[in-house]
Amino acid sequence: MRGRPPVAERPVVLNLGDGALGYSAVGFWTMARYNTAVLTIVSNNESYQVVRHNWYKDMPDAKMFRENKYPGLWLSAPMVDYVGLARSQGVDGEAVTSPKDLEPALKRGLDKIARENRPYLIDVSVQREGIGAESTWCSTVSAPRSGTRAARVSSPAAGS
Ligand SMILES: Cc1ncc(C[n+]2csc(CCOP(=O)(O)OP(=O)(O)O)c2C)c(N)n1
Ligand SMILES: [Mg+2]
Repeated sequence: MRGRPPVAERPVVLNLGDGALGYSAVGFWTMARYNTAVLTIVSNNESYQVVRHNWYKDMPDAKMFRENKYPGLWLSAPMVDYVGLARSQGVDGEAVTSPKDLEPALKRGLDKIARENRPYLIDVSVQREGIGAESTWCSTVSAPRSGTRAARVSSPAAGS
């Protein structure tokens, strides 16, 4: 084919949470490999927030709510560099941490996918809100002692 590459007729926007993005982290490679004009927007609250929410709906007396400790649900420390994750697979992107930067980033992203027929990522820092949202407690894992097979995980779910 000569001239300009094919261009998507309508922009495709993938809007998902940071947790959901993690389930399919290698998807950027597929987007890059096949020149898919997809703008990925990740709402990054460093949390599996819906899991806190749904557990609370069904089991408000659960230990994690009494103690405000949510094993495995805070997705930080270390914070994930989603722009780096995308870039490592051939997808450009940028992070937005201030509301004033969002609109220009969206314009850049839409422009990129429309003109170049390439994928792009915008990692948007969003506030954590909802049940237990402020809790950044996380379990600690200690190195296995010699002679033991598994690392020990301290979590409020274990024991009583
Ligand atoms: C592979 C896989 N594992 C687990 C789940 C269960 N699950 C559904 S949504 C979700 C958390 C989503 O978190 P995030 O995308 O960050 O959205 P938030 O609620 O924080 O906005 C989990 C663990 C799933 N759907 N698929
Ligand atoms: Mg999240």
